[in-house]
Amino acid sequence: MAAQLLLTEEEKAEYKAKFDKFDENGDGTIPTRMLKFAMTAMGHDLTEAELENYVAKGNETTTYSELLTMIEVKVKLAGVYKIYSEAFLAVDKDGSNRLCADELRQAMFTVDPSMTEEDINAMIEKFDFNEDGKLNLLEFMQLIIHYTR
Ligand SMILES: [Ca+2]
Ligand SMILES: [Ca+2]
Repeated sequence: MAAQLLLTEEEKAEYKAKFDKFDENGDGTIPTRMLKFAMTAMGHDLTEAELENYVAKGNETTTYSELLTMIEVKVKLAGVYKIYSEAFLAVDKDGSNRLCADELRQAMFTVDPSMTEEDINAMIEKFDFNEDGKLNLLEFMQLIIHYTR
């Protein structure tokens, strides 16, 4: 199943209803200090760092569309992360949470049969940032991002 990258109309309507509850004086904005509670009520986390960063940009109040944008970015990132981790699990045949050369070779062979062993080894070497000879999820994500853009 494809990961969700966009909000549905129903979800937006639900968020709007919740937003309105936090907008006590009905001026279309909520105080940013309420933002964390509003996000939690909508089922999304806002870290202290994210909140601080947002306030530091001079946002003392938050409109519904600003809040929606924030949630959409989160949903999108989570969706992208899900796609990568599913691909990673599919390649990691032995479930070791690391991709070895054999596993990558099998995966790459279906994508590009002309790839040689040297190509695969060079690929691992390039993205093996912690130098354990294998690729973990973060390293694998860098590899995919590199080859798909
Ligand atoms: Ca493995
Ligand atoms: Ca590694």
